[in-house]
Amino acid sequence: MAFSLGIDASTQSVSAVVIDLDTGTFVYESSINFGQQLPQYKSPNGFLNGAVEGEVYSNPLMWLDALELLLADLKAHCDLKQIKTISGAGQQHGSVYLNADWAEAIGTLSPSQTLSEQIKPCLSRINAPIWMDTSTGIECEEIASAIGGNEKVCTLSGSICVERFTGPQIRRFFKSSPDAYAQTSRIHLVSSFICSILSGTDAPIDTGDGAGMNLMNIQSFDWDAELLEATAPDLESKLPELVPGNTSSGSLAPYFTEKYGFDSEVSISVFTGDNPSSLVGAGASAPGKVVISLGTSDTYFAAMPNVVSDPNGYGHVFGNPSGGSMSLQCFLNGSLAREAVKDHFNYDWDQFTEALTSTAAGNDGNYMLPFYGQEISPRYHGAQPILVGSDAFKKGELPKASIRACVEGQFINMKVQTDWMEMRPKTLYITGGASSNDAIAQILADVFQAKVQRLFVSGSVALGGAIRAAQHNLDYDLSELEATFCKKNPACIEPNQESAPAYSKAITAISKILSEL
Ligand code: ADP
Ligand code: XUL
Repeated sequence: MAFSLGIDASTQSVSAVVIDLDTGTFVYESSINFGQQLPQYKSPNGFLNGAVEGEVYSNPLMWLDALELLLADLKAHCDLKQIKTISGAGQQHGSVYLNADWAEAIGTLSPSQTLSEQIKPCLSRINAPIWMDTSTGIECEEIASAIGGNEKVCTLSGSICVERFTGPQIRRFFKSSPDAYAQTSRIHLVSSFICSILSGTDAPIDTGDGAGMNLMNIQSFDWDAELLEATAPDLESKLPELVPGNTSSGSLAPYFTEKYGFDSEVSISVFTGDNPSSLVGAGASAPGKVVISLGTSDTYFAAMPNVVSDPNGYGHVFGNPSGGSMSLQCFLNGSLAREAVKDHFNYDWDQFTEALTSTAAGNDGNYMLPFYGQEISPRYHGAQPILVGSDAFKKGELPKASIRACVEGQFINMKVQTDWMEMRPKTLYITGGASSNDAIAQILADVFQAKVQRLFVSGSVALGGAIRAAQHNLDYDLSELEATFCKKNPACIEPNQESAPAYSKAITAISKILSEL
C-alpha cells in the first residue's frame, strides 16, 4: 500500500487528506480549527488585529500546536506507516521571522518537547503578518517609486506592489524594528515554514508561492536584485532558495517518526501556496478551467494559456505548480463578510440560506458592495458596506434583502474584476467552506450564467499537496491522479437563464458604483 498525505496550513485551520494511491480512494480527512481547538491563542478566526489599523497577524506557534493535534488525530485514525510521501500548502504571503538559532533547532527537533517549545526561542518576531494585513501602503509606495513605478514592479514580479505581499511586509518590519530585522537570519513563507518543520531542514520556497512576494522575477523565476534592493538591506541572505514546485525537500524528520510512528523513509516535496495547490487539487492545472474558492478569502483562479495582466493592478500572476503560470484574483471580503451580515441579523446558516432562496434575482434594485473591511479587489479603504436601493434596505430593515445583496454583490464584483483574464468559463469549479451552500452556488451560477460543479473533497488545497507529492516523489502520472482523485460531483448547478436580464441590470448598476469609488 502507498498512501500520500497532503497538508493545508490555512487561515482558520490546518487540514489533512490521506489518499491511497493503489486503490484510488480517500483514506481520511481531518481538520483542526485554531479558534475552537486552540482557544488559548485568542484567535477565533485564526488571526488577531494589531494596534495599528490594517495590521493582521497570527502566532506561528499556534500553527505548530495545531500541526501536532492534526498528526495525533491522523495517528488515531489511519495507519501512518503506509504514508510514503507528503506535500502541502500554506495561506499565501504570510511570513515567519527566525533568528540564528533556527538553523540548528530545525535539524535537532527532540520528540521529548513540543514543536512550539523548541521553535519559540528561534522567533525574531513573535507574530507572523498574514495575507489580511493591509498596513503597508507607505512601503508599497516606497518600493514602487524606488523601482520606477508600479508598472515596472508588475512587469518584474507579476503584480504591482500589494500591501499583503511579503516584500512590503518585510520592508515595514525592517523600518519599524530595525534591530529585530538585523537579528533575523531567515524569513519563511507559511508554506516553507511548515515544510521546514516537517522535513527538519531549512526548506526552499516554491516559485508558485514565491510569486506572491513582490520579490521574485516572473521571467527568471529567481529573486529579483532590484526588488530586493528596494525592499530591505541584506535581504537575499535572509531568504531561502527559490525552486520549482516539483523539488524535493528531503524526508520526514525523525521527530515525526519517533513521536507519531511514521515510516522511517517518507519523502517530502516543497510546499506551495494554498491557491496554487488548490489548482492541482481541483484538477485544473491545465489551462481552460476556472476554480473559485469560497474560503476565508474568495479567490478566482485559473491556469493561464497566455500571460496577461490585470490593467487595474488588482489581480496577480503566480507560478502554476505544474508548470507555467496561473492568474488569481483575491477578494478579502469573502466568508467573513457573509458571516458579518448573517451575524448582524442573528441568523444561522439555515436562515441565511432561506433568505437567499426566498428572494428574487436582482433583489428589487437593492445592491451592496459588502466591504465590511478593507478590500483589495478593488482597492477600497472603508469598513462599511456600500448600499444602493430603497430607504428601508439602506437602513438595514430588510434582513433577507441584505443577505441577498451581500452574495449578489460579491459575485457581480468578482465577475467584473476577473474580466481581464479573458476566461469566459462555461463551468465553474467551486471549493472551500461556503461552497457547500446550494443557494450561494446558485447565485454564482446565475451571475456568471455558467454551470457550477463541486469537487467531491472539501479540501482541494490539501488534496493538491497529496497529488503533487505522489507525482513528484513516487512518479505517479498527474493526469491519472487528477482523473482518480479530482472527480467532480455530477450533480451540477445549472444557471437559471430567466435570471439573466435581472443580473445584467445589476451588473450595470454595480459597475457604476465601482467606477465611482
Ligand atoms: P480557510 O481554508 O480559508 O480557513 P474554509 O475554506 O475552511 O476557510 O472556509 C471557512 C468558512 O466557510 C467559514 O468562515 C464560514 O463562513 C464558511 N461556511 C461554513 N459553512 C457554511 C455554510 N453552510 N454556508 C456558507 N458559508 C459557510
Ligand atoms: C491570495 C490570498 C489568499 C490567501 C489565503 O493572494 O491572499 O487567498 O492565500 O487563502
